[in-house]
Amino acid sequence: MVTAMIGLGSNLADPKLQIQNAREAIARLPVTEERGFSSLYASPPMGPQDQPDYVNAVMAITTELSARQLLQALQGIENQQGRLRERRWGERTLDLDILVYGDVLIDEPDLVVPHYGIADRSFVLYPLQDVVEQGFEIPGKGALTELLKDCPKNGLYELTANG
Ligand code: ROI
Repeated sequence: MVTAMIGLGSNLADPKLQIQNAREAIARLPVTEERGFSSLYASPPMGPQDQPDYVNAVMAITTELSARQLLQALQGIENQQGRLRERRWGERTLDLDILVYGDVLIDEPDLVVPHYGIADRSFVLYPLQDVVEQGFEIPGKGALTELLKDCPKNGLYELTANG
């Protein structure tokens, strides 16, 4: 059994609902359990600026799926939720990324774990902090608290229950 962190992002078609539906679908995956879920955050787009702000969150799970099985399962959920993705670094209905998979390092053409952008994306690091224990280290990247010191929020803010 492995503890994994999943990054969730959406900026189309009711992003908060997309994230909520994805959370439920991930929790229903075989041999997988939800262990934590961050606050929801709003963040300005990284990439082309002529697109809506994103809603981002991080989910902690334990799973007996392999990293590759988990990747396939997440891609299945993206597709079920009608994933639209028109241009590189452009708007999308749902993006699910394996951020961390235990202490495993994977470097394959279609699967890089920990996620290559993890260390300098505020919309990943701040929600990740909500779901991990004190002293958490991102394999190959260092202590989360250290990474956060070098990561300005860049307009990221926590969404409250009513907005
Ligand atoms: N920008 C933000 N703020 N949040 C995301 O989840 C996100 N996802 C992406 C790109 C297009 C890089 N920009 C993003 O894939």
